[in-house]
Amino acid sequence: MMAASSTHLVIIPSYNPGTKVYETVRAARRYWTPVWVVVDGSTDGSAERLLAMAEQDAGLRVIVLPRNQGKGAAVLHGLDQAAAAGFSHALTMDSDGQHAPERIPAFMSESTRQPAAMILGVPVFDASAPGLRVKGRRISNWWANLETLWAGIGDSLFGFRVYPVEALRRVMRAQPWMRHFDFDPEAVVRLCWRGVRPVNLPAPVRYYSAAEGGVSHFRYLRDNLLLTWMHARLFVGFVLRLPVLLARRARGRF
Ligand SMILES: Nc1nc2c(ncn2[C@@H]2O[C@H](COP(=O)(O)OP(=O)(O)OP(=O)(O)O)[C@@H](O)[C@H]2O)c(=O)[nH]1
Ligand SMILES: [Mg+2]
Repeated sequence: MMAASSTHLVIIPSYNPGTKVYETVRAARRYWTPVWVVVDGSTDGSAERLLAMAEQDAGLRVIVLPRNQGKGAAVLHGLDQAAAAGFSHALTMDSDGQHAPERIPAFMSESTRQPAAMILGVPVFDASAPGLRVKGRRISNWWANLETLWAGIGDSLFGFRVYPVEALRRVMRAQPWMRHFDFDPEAVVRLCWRGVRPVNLPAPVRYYSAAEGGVSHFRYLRDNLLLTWMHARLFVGFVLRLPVLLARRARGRF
């Protein structure tokens, strides 16, 4: 039995995730204690099954939100409870089987070595990755790097990360966005602005076909509009902060 961490936990936001969620959560539990799943108003019966799993497993906690609120909102809910329970760092990962639970220990050790940093997963795609999604992220990555003056964000969109809990809660409380798909990229950019340095570690991604139990809630038009609007407001924030960012750079900080 692995000892439960009192500083670092895994938070898995989950919205109608498909059948992969159970093995994902079980695998996360093999690699870490504690693991919290935030069920974001799912209507597929997964809340009940996950709650039943948690009854048999003291290292697993399942928080059920009655209504769907969006990925960012679900993560924030988990972060608030994590802060109240005294955790300083949270690793976020998706519930749909796309992220690799076997990378959890390496990410957690890196975060323990560098507690002031955020540990960002850089996706390592295999042949299952749709070309459109692989190429599409270059646009978001380019903007995120500009907005942070190339502070070193390896990937702006990938949700497999370790965040310092307090810094992220402060960023999210300060403005009403970041509650949906705009959560991951806006979080890295705004944390960079606050002086949280990015550290990049590779992590594999798998895209499952529907027949294999793969589920995606990404809507091409809706979510690309959301990301465009997000980078528009980040760009304004960037221009306003440019003097501060340049001064910091001149002092030899990232
Ligand atoms: N889309 C979406 N995801 C949510 C929501 N709440 C929680 N999540 C979780 O956030 C994670 C990412 O959602 P996905 O729809 O897989 O998004 P993605 O991985 O960026 O997109 P794909 O690469 O197409 O799978 C999953 O674990 C979801 O279950 C929500 O309201 N909408
Ligand atoms: Mg996904």
